[in-house]
Parts: sequence; structure tokens; C-alpha cells
Amino acid sequence: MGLPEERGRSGGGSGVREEAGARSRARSWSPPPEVSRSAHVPSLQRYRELHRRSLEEPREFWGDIAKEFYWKTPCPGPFLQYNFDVTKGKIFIEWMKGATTNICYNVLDRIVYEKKLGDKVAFYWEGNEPEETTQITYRELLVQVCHFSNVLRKQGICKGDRVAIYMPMIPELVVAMLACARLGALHSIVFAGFSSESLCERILDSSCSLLITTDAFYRGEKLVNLKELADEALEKCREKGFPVRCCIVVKHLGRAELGTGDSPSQSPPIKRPCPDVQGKLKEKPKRIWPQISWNEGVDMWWHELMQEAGDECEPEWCDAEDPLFILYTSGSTGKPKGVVHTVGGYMLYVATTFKYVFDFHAEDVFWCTADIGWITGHSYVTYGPLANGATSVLFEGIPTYPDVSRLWSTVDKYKVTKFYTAPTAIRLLMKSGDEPVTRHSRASLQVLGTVGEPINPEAWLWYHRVVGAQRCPIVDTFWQTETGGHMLTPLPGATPMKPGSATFPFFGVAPAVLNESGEELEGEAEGYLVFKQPWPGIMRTVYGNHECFETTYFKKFPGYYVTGDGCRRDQDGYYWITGRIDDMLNVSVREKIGPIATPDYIQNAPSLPKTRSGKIMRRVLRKIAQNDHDLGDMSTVADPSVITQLFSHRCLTIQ
Ligand code: 6R9
Repeated sequence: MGLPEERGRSGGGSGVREEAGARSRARSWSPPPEVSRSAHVPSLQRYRELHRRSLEEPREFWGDIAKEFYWKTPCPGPFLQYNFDVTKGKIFIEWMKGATTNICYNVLDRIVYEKKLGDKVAFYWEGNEPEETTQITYRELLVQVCHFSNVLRKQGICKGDRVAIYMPMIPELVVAMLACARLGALHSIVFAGFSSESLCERILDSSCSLLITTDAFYRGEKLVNLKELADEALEKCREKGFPVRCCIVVKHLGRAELGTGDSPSQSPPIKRPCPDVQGKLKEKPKRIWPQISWNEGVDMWWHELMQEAGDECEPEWCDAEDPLFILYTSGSTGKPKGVVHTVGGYMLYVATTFKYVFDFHAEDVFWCTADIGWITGHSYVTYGPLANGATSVLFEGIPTYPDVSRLWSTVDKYKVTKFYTAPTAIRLLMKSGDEPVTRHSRASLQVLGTVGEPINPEAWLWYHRVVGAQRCPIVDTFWQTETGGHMLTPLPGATPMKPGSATFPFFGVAPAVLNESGEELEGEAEGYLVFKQPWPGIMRTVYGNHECFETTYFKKFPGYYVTGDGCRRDQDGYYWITGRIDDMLNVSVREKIGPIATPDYIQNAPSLPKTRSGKIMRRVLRKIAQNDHDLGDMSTVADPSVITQLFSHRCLTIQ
């Protein structure tokens, strides 16, 4: 796709600068002046000044940001201490060690009592069906969280305990995670699209003492009997000698049975047509509410426990370096790793990236479409927006239900100003053409974002031209579960964008490009993307396996955090992620390594097995190469037919 023809016209927003004399250079799109005018960072020069300061004086830079937050006790010793070099001893990173705080207090009590934003909407909840909606203010959210914290306390949950959460995108998921944070218990959220095996494996790995789940939910047309999967998981845990003593169940699909209940201790009532009416609604398939099984002595209803719970709940004051949560990485290779993030650094980092990368202002309505089961949802549905007192959309549905214009009708419904999604969703919607988008106004949109994988320029240009009507800068944010928040990203009012490039490092981030021998490459270069110094949001360990943490991220190149991604830096200093290093086939491999490294067979593939978030499942590719049909857990594969196709076209001569 070429450049938009309207580029010079007034009202077109972004200016286009074609760089003369360099055919290979990508064109850059300047930030729209109306965005820059009111932006926190209004120019590239200002970005560079702030970035330089963040690297030269990290303690002062982050120290100033820390002043925005509530600390029960200040930092008694050094603000930052770390070792990134395996040859010099154990890898560790400590930001503000010894200072005490509570992240739940900071994202709720502070917003209600210090910022006086109690009546502001924290979330507009948009259910799977467009007519299922509710909203919750900061004050209401705080009340719910205090109640549920008391519920957990009564069940014996203490600071340091692990709590597994297996829930769809409903307000109670946010309540549950923040209640854990209030008590200093670690939440381990398992994406509700994962299988019972995955849930069991994760419960066992971090020996969770309690599970929070939901009766059932719809994902588009598909009914997911979540409680059944949770039961299977707990049964497997029991078989393996680890009985989980308590399972709290939210009545979500059966919520209408509970009535509207105006007691503040209950879940917010949801506007949902009652089942009889729903059955009669035109063109709506009849919804089935499954019977769920009940394990006496283990299962407890959320709404019953909430009714008995008290209003007051003093937060547990935690060390800045205490663990906040565990989140297992997608595990496209081998066993999933429990990535551990800590209270203080994660709080500073997600709050700051949210503010600058989406150029947050008080009147914004923010919408990140990611599921909270992934890091993007942890950081940019829950903690980042709440830490800034933002109003967000919490979306239970999928982009294609009831039709492919769902995202854009929802943007109009809530007047969304900042919208954040994945390239897979953009590419999928692009196939349906422009009309489902342009049918809706989208006039409220100001900034668009992407995350999860490289975005191809064609999809970028469509997102920019059609969705953003050429008015909206696109922030292509590169980061990982391990990094906690954005690492390479444009700032909407400052950075000239190049379609497909995540552009420049965020504050506090010092990237480098290394060759195979670990030498830093200068200027235009391609190689391993690494980071040279710690930022507050970096993971601190792999749960229960610090050695795995050191080996995976620090052994290959001592002194650096190794992302595992390849990247190219162009002549203007822009970073372009080329993908996971181990996904790449080095074309000259035979010459470099020797004849043993000659590929036996090259199989053309129309597509690769990917997760729903767009990640290539390398583990599955290896199995196909070995003709091994025992694929293990396939619950996150986006399109299983791809695998059948790959097996059937597999070269039969290789065994
Ligand atoms: C946030 C998240 C991390 C991996 C990462 C990289 C890929 C993420 C990207 C991107 C190119 C971007 N990735 N964002 N690649 N451009 N803007 O997705 O975390 O699920 O841990 O995945 O995703 O390969 O290493 P996670």
C-alpha cells in the first residue's frame, strides 16, 4: 500500500515527510500539531532531554515520579541497587528497597481521598452482548475491593500467599486482583481461554491456596463452562497431592437470578435481559445457562461471602520490593515461567508509561482490548489506568461479535479517546474492508496503539487511514511480560512515526544491539535486542527458580538483559523488531556453522500455528517437524486447522 493521497490536505492531521535521496528509508509521519499542543511531551527535543535525564540520573528521575504516590514509610537506603552481570554474582534489581506502600491503596484510596475522584467512573463494563453493560466508580470499586479483601482474610489469606484467578473480563476480576494486592497476597491470573491442564500446572507451580473463578461466560457465540474446567483442574491438583481448600465462584452467567440487589456489598447489577425475554429477542440465539456442579466444603459463592463482609480493610503495608503478582509467560516453548513483578517498581513504571505513551488527560476514555489474563491487561487495563485516575472500558466480548463493527460501535458508545489493541485484531478487521469502520463516527478517537507483535506497514497504514481517519498518531509499543510495561514506543505528541517501527526507548530504557559475539553495534545495525540498565518495571525473578531467570535473560550476554527478540536500528536511530530470535532461520547458517546445519527439508506453509494474541507456537512447529501428534495443551491456538494442514503437507521422508 502506498502513501495516502490526501496527505497534504488540511484536516489530514499527520504530515508526511518523505526523506529525499534515500529510497530504502521508510517515510515518517509527524505527530499532528493538535496532539503535540496539549501533550505532556510536545516535541522530539523534549523527549530527548527527558530520556537523557532518565538514563543519567535514574534515581532523581524516578524519585520525582515516586513523590506522586503514597508511601507509608520513605526509602531508608539507596534508591536503586542492581547487578546485571552474571560473572559478578547473583542477578538482582532493587528499587526503593525498604520503602513501604500498597499498590491497591495507591490506585483506589489515593484516587478517592487525595485526588477526590471518588465519583469518577473507573470502568464502563461492556459485556459480550452489547446490551449488557454496567459501570463502576472509583468509590464503588474501593468498597467492593475492601469487602473482598475481608472475604479473603476470613479465608485465611495472608501476605505472601498465592491466589489463582481464572475469570473472564468482568468487574469482579479487577476486584479480585486488587483485593489480593491490598493484602499483599500474590495474584496469579490464568487466562480464561486456557485449559484445565494449564490451570492445574500453574496452581501447582506456585502452590496457590485459593482459586477464584466464575460459573460460565460467553465468548461471542461460544459458551465456556469455566467452573467445569476449574473443577477438572482442582481434581488434577488433588490427584497430584495438592488439594486446594477453597474455590470462590462468581455467579456471572446466572447473575440475573440474583436480582438487582442494591446492597453495596453485592456485585454491581448488570443490565441484562432476563432469560425469557432474551429467548424471544429477534435474531438472538437462545442462551443456555449450564448447571454447574458444586463441591461442598470447597466451593463458595462470591455474592454470599460478600454479603457478610465488613466495609473497612486496612491495607497490608508492603516493601517496595515485595512481590505483587506472578504471571506465567505464554509458554510457547517448554514449561511456562512464573514471571514475578514487585509492588513499587511496577507501580511507578506502569503509571508512568500509561501517562506518557497514551498522553493521558483527565477527560480521556481509555480502552485496551487485551484480556487481563495477559500482561497487557494487567498493566493497561488495571494498574496503569487506575494509578492515573483514568476512566476505561472493560470489554468482555470479541471484535467480531455480534458483527465486525463491534469495536467501533463501542468506541462511539463510550466516546473512547485512546484505543489500544493487537495487530492480529487489526489484520482480521482489515479483511472486512472499510465500511464496518466508517459506518461509525469515531470522532472521539485521538491516539491509537498496538502491542503484541510486529505490525506490518500495510496494517499500520490501514489502522491510521481508516480507523484513525489520519488524525490519530499510532503508538506501536514493544514490550514483554518480563518488562512490566512499554520499552520501545513513540510518544504521540513527540515522535515522528514510521509504520512498522516501535521507534525509540521509553524513559529509563537503554537499548543496545549486539552481534553474535556480544559486541555492541553502533549506528545502523541488526542483531540481538538487549537492555543495558534496569528500569523500575523489570521482573525480579522466575517464581521458585531464580536460576532459570538468570539463564534465560542474563547468561547469553553478561551485563545485559536479553529480550530474545531480534531488531534492526535504521540510519535515523529507529528500532524495528524483527521477531523472536529463535523463530528466525539464518539463511547463511550452513556456511557459519558447517554442513551439519543444512536444513533437511523446507516446507512452505500458508500460515503458522499462532496463539490468539498472534505469537507463533514454536513448540508445535517442533512437534510437526518430528511428526509427533502429541501436542500437549492447545487451548490458546487461534486456528487449529493450520496444524492439520501442516501435518498433512509434511515431508514424509523426514522421521
Ligand atoms: C506485551 C506482550 C512479548 C513478545 C516480545 C515480542 C512481541 C510485543 C511488540 C512485539 C514487535 C511490538 N512483541 N510487542 N513485537 N512489536 N510492538 O506482548 O508481552 O506476551 O510477553 O510477548 O511479543 O516478540 O518479545 P508478551
